[in-house]
Amino acid sequence: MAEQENSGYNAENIQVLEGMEAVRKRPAMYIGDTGERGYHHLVYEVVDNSIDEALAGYCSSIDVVINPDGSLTVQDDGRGIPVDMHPTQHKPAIEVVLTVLHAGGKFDGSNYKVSGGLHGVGVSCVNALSEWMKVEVKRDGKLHHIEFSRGHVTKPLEVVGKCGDETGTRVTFFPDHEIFSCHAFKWEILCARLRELAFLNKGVTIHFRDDEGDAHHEETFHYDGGIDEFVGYLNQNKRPISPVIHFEGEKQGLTGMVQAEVSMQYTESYSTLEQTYCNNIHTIEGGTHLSGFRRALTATIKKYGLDNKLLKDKEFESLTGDDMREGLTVVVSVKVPQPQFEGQTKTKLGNGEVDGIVAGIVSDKLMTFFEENPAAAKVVIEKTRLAAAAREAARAARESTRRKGVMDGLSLPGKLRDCSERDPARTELFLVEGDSAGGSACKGRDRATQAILPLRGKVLNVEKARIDRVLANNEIRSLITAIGCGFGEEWDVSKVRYHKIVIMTDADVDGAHIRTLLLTFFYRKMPELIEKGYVYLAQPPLYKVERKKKSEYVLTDEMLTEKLLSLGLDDCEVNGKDGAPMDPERAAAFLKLLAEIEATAKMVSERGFSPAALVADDSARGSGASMLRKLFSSLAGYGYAPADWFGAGTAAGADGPLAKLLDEVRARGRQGLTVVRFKGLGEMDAAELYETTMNPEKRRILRVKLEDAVKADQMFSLLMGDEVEPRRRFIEDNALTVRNLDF
Ligand code: 0RA
Repeated sequence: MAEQENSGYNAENIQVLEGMEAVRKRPAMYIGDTGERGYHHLVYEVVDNSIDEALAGYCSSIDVVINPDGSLTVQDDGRGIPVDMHPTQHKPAIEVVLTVLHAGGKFDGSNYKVSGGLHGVGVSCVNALSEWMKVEVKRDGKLHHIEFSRGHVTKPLEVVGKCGDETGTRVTFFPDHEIFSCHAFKWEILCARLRELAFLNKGVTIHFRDDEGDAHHEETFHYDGGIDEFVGYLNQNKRPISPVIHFEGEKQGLTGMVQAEVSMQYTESYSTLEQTYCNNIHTIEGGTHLSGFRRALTATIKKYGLDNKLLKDKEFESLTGDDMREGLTVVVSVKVPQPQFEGQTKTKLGNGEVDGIVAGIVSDKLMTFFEENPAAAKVVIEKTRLAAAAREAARAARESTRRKGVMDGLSLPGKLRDCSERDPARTELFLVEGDSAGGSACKGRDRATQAILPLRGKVLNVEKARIDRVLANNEIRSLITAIGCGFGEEWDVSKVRYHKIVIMTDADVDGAHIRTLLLTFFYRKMPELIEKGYVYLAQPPLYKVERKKKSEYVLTDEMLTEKLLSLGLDDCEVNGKDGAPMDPERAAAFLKLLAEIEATAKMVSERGFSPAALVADDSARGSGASMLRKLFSSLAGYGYAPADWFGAGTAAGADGPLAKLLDEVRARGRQGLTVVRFKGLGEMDAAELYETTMNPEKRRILRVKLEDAVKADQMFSLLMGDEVEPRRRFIEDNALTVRNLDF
């Protein structure tokens, strides 16, 4: 770190030092964690300052760029961070904002800060946790510049140019890799959050670009319709049965003005999606804004239904809030001057008065909406009635089975081969497709800790069935009893019987389908299992490779090719375009590229296109064309043209010198090897299945994570729901990126 010019430490300097050191010593206390989440949280902290400027009416456009060196820039056209001398700290205000904890707010205290990241720690924390940070401010006609390293000034504030009447702030930072275990910004993660921020703050334009690597993504988010457009976006794969209904208002709360905004729409779906926010923070655990909304919704539907004789008294008695929310998508966004966040992850809004404020806004205006749109009201109430009836039927069925002792865990499903260990933290449940694989799994397993539940036939698609049908399905009943947590109103995650629930299906299309059906079930009906990290996917190998009586298992096609190429390269050299032998690493990378070209070209031609023609045609669009173009531009880096791969014959197969080279190396790799492809789990004997897929010492299993709830809801609606057209489009757009398809 550079010496500071001023060597005499005063009280303020010590405050800065202690503040910055405190953040660096316990980063997790300030930003949650030092993994992927915390790394991206840095960006949100900086962007939140720009959003604040936008909320205050001074900023309309925010640019976010992932730079080629891995740093990130946030630029806005707000007022610019003040650069004049701070009245008490005897240094430029900008230095105070960036080095003193909680100094991000406005000094005069006139306008409260409602934004602020989840931890609301401000941009000074980002500075403390950055290897370097550079800030440029356009203000008062001048361009100002200041630099920091790990929270300390390395280049004091100076004027470096003019800016006319432009204003704004530009912050560039490189997170300290000594502190974080995550070392790169992910496009998808930032995209989801920036899109969300644009929905929540209507009219703001957020422009996002990725200049790192070859990716070059770019997207602009701007929604004049705000959260109404958000609801439309959330429902894009569902069939709406009402228009988007919008309510907003503001009311004096205990600590200042509370603003509330609600957008909702009913769809044909059987699931509910409630996205709630306070000061732009996603309140995953809900809170008083959500409870206020739910209370008002329930009361209003009941009152309207009774007043208009759409509900009989008896039906009225039994309706629950859940029934009235079936198929509902709602976004609730409130701005609260001094929010209290509670709950395990501090994402539950605690301010009591918000409940009443939201309820008040919703009940008045929802009643008006129903009165003005009786047809829509009728559809909603009919759906509510059907949901209640299905729930009642399911409860009756559950009670009758409970009398027979099926659902309470006393009597486990007959097909379950349970383990002897009783501590759930040590046990695993394998959900296995088919009886024959189930048999092998039973024979091979570790009886102490591994239980097997064979599943016969297809699991019900819960996306398209109401609760009564879900609970009538035998496979699903077995699952519920084996897992032990109950279902619906009686759900209790603490009763889970296994901390690892492993989906083990064949590596073919049917297996993928069953896996998706099971994941749909867990995501929609037992999401807490996924949140707690109890759900896993087994990774059975695709191949067995035998060499000199020694056998080895290979998980994927890519790994098999890699293996053959590496064996093949063991005893030969590859010459480059210039005729000189390549060094082994470069040769390996080169052949890997050729293998990728081969696989992609194969998929393209299987779908009726000519890969050579696509490459030759600059105007060709679609994922196939763009993947091939990217691969051939890498090939150009080695000095080769597409013709070196395709050869003379273009339409059918490639026969250029590079295609022959790939074949030759692979053939050498194959010498002395036997490669067996497993079609299904059933083809492995018990010992093989255990060794490759179940043995905790050797297997690889994937934990199912829920990274982005919005995306997950959309994907399950898309893949498993009723709307055919968006699904067809999705499959068409993504067909080329799907590997391991086996028909
Ligand atoms: C303190 C006071 C004022 C603005 C800001 C900070 C400010 C911070 C950031 C961080 C990124 N972009 C920003 N834009 C503004 C108020 C300035 C005034 O009163 O003129």
